[in-house]
Amino acid sequence: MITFAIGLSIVLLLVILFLLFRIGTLASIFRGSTQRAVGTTKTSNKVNGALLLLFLIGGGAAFAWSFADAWDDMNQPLASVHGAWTDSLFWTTMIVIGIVFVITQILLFVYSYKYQHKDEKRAYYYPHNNKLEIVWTMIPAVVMALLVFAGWKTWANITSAAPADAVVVEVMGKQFSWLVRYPGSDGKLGEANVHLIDATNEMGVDFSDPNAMDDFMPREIHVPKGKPVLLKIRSRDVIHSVFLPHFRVKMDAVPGMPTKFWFVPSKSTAEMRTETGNAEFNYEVACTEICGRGHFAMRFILVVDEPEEYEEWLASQTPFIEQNPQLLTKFTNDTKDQVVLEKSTEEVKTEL
Ligand SMILES: [Cu+2]
Repeated sequence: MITFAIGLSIVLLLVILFLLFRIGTLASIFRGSTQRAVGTTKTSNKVNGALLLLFLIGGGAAFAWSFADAWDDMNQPLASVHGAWTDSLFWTTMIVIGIVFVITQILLFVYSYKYQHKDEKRAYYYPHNNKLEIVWTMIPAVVMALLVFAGWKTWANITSAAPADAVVVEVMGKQFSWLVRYPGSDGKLGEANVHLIDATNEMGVDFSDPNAMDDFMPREIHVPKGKPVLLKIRSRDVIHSVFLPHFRVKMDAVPGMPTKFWFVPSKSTAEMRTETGNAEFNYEVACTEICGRGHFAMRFILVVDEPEEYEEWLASQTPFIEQNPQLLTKFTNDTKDQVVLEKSTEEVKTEL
């Protein structure tokens, strides 16, 4: 209500200012005096100059407020190794461009005010200066090159190939939830194909593949602390995006184009609960691509265990096919031959 009242007052103030101008202009036209018209221009210049200053102060305050307000959201506690590189890159860039932004905005509006039209003042004719041109081209070019180079180096580190011993987790986006699959004790994900998707077999796993027999699909993602984790990402309908804010992980899930991302979690869920003082704290996977009406509900819990706890959890999981043995009959009987495969899963894997 207060926000509305403030907004309304600002609008009314602007309307009044506009009407005052109108009255001034019309009055001078009435009097038919050129001298008066110049007088109005003077007032207009002054008011515009003052408004520019007002905009600088108001806009600056709003900028500072939005920054302070979003501070906690921008600074989620960090829980991955590469996240530290991402954060330092983000803040270095933010500080450099922030300083330049503030200085240039102050100069822009203060000078617009200071150098408004004055009868007694003549504009200074200053057509060209090579030195100045070189300086203000070189400085931004060098700074930008350094930022881009640092960013490129960090990106190359983050997106390098995952270590061979990485824990593999397949994450599949669908409207509107995440489906998750682990390769089971053989360490190999069974083949999958979108044509095999049905109400039970939501990820389209090919259960005629022996590697799929021990694959399991848990309700929560568990990963061990300090070990590399490779996410293999797919989507079965529209574009989604896997986002783990505390690990600084973000990768699109694109139908027909598997993607991946690997990271090393550095703090267990228990440690994070102590650090944040929140006994309910949980890492979460969120969808960060607006994918339809239920987008907001695409949340999945991720638990970082100590390595021993992780092994225990792993041992307690039951293969999907054991929970849904009726699927096996389907695969032995039949349909496999009727399914039209445009590309075998092997082909897609090699392309990756
Ligand atoms: Cu989504």
